[in-house]
Amino acid sequence: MSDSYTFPADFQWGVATAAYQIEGAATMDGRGLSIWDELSHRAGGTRTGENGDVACDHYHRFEEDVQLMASLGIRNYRFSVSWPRVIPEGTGAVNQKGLDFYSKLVDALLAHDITPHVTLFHWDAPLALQQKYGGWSNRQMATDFADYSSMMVRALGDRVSNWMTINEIPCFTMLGLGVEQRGEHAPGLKVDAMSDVWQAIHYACLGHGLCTQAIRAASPQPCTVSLVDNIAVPVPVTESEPDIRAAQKAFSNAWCNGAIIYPVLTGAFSDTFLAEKEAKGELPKDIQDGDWEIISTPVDAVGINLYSGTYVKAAENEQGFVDVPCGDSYPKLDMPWLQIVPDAIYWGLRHVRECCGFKGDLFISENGCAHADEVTADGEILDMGRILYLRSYLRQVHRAIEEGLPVSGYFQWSFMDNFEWSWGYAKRFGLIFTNYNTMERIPKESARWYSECIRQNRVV
Ligand code: GBH
Repeated sequence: MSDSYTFPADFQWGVATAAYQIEGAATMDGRGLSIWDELSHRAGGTRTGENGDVACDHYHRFEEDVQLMASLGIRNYRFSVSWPRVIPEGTGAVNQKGLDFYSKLVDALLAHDITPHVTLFHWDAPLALQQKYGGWSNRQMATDFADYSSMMVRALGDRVSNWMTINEIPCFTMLGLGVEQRGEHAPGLKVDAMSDVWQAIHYACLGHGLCTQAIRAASPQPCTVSLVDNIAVPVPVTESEPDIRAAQKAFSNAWCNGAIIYPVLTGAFSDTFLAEKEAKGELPKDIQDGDWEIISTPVDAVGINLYSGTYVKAAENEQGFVDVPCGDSYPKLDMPWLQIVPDAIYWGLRHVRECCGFKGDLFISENGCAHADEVTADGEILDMGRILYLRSYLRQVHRAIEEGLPVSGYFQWSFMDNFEWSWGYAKRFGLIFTNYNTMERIPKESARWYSECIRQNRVV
């Protein structure tokens, strides 16, 4: 048997989910509301009019879900905590029943020899704090987030040592606040100017930094703290010096990179971001002494969520590159933005290391795809497009490791089909098919394939 694409012996194979997307039980056992409850219940809040009230009902079915995970040989599970489930008003009283849920989940995972990796914030901010002071548009949110985080680490830190602060800052800021029209993601509001959006990003970065400090102060054992970022990844059209330089230049100011990954890892906006936004008058107004030190509190690792990428090449213009559009014939999976760009996973890892000078561990905290899955007459889900996608991306993770990048693990998104935010249940990202009528879980062909990758510790 071949052993090509074998990973290091300690490579962490995992799967990922997020609280609002799977838990359901939205009003049960004292849970407070989140901004996603509010947006998904608003008229026109999601494209399908659906919400996460029930989702996969994981709140009641976590034991069988963990068992299913174990039966596939999965040894690492990344999930998130719903802040309003454990602190219904965002600050103040703790909801013991909510806390018990996460505690029991962690125990079930450990009983099956699955390592828990906990994300403290995956977009479901307490609605109470949104209404009280505007959530992430207010500096206070960063402190309240750190206080909640420290409570969680005190509660689970004896059994959990892998912590992730915030998942994908762009999604609840850049995509949650719109200037032309309301944001598509929660909080789903309209703001006056781009500087308001960059301001919310600055406060979220501050929240990440304070949270990092709070985790370290509260953890009863040595732990790993990481930010999870969905960096935008320009891929060089050719692997030649000029195109690689072009991709690096593009990376420094692609989408939100210059305002998130650069501040967190280098303590400042990227030069290209700063110059551009200063010229446009878009910089955030409230940046205080000491903010940059907090934001760049050292992290142990960076988790990268990577689904797609863009192409660039060198050009004799002021910025030194041009974007090369994919065009209509370029292969895609089941989301408008899901061009298949396997090399982006390699370049994403490499850009964080080379452009931001980050020497710590890297890991893929999410990678996966939406696929229009259907159950065959034989009761199977033959998602060959997903296997094609995952196989080609994983080979690029392997390449990164072979070239010496410190990549510690890979979390497939997602363990099971779930509430895909503004797309409701119409988009399926799971290795496991969720039948939303019966709540039955059916492993797809990709689950069998992924399980075999884990068993052989290589891309099969
Ligand atoms: C991740 O977000 C999330 O962490 C996860 O909860 C989610 O279910 C999963 O991926 C799948 O979507 O062209 O303006 O739409 C990824 C979300 C996808 C947001 C790409 C930005 C492109 C911008 N990102 N999207 S746009």
